[in-house]
Amino acid sequence: MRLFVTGGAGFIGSHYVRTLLSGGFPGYEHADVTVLDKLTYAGNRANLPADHPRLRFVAGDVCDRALLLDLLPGHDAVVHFAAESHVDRSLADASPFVRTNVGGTQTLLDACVASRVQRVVHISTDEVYGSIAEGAWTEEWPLLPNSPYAASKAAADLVARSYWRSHRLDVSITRCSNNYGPYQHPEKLIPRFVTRLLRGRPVPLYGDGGNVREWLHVADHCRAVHLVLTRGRAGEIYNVGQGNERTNRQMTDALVRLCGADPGLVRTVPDRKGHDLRYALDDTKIREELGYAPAVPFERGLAEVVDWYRENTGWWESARDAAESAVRLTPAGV
Ligand code: NAD
Ligand code: TDX
Repeated sequence: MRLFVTGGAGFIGSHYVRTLLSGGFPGYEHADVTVLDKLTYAGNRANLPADHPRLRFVAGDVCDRALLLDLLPGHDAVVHFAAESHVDRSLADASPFVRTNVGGTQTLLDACVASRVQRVVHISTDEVYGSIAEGAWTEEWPLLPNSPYAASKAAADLVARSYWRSHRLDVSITRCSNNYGPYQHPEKLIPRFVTRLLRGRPVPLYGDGGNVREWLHVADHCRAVHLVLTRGRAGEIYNVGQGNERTNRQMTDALVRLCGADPGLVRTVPDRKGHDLRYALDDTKIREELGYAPAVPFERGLAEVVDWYRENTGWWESARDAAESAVRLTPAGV
């Protein structure tokens, strides 16, 4: 078995690859994996083992068709995580989002058809549905993305579906809620707040803090991705969640407590443009059809993740420096 993983040096992709290489997916203990990652500000080679007999790491771009045609032949399946993933960056400059998320997905799928790859899982997000005031989205819900990031992911989903319908490529799509876990880049909410609170620095809470997100541990997301890879049906979409809804204010209060920080460090700042109010997924389909059941209880998972950031300062200090020198995302005065 040979797997090809794009974006495998990022937060979720690297968790998937580390789990695979450590024998965490039964039946895949001997699988070889090729990781293709451009190593943008969000990608870190150190998120993966430096040297592993079953890992081949290639620094490269999913938009590079010639490279893909060179690398893909002989692989049994592709798991496509690579993306520009941060909503705030897409508000500052949407171009890399459209290029990588739409163009990169199309180029990858085209190369899969040409290379006769048997199976593809395209990793998408709940954000493609937009914002929902009450209830929860099923997979049939219309796509109404609000940010350039979400729009680029929705476009990629439609491209993926078209490769199934037109070329009969065996591709499934996953749409997951917000992930938390170790190795998440420190510009996203949880790692940004934890790494700042641990240093006694203020944290920027957007708007009134009333926006709601549904949180899932990255290990549960990766288990779901692997279930879909092995048992999901072609052309189908699978929502992945756990139902852990929290307002950003509730999440912030929990992080302040877990970090043992001063609550006065929380600063409300002007809201994100077009800020989605609430995300909530109905994931009955993957639970009933594939037997998905998340395993990490939210309170325990969050406490362990805060401990991980507390114990791995070297990891996030270098990631933070690289990102902050590239673009200023923290509001002035915070
Ligand atoms: P991330 O930003 O941490 O990692 C993305 C990785 O893709 C990085 O390693 C980066 O170097 C790489 N990459 C970017 N552009 C590339 C290109 N042109 N060619 C090759 N590699 C490239 O993102 P993440 O949080 O790990 O998200 C992974 C996937 O999961 C994304 O598709 C994202 O949309 C989706 N997703 C994320 C979440 C979440 O909460 N983080 C939730 C649902 C879905
Ligand atoms: O400094 C902050 N202050 C703040 O209040 C940051 C970074 C975020 N927020 C708010 C905005 C959101 O309501 O916290 C919430 C979470 O923000 P992000 O971590 O940026 O995540 P979000 O915009 O919800 O998108 C995430 O989940 C879906 C991932 O980044 C996406 O890649 C994924 O598709």
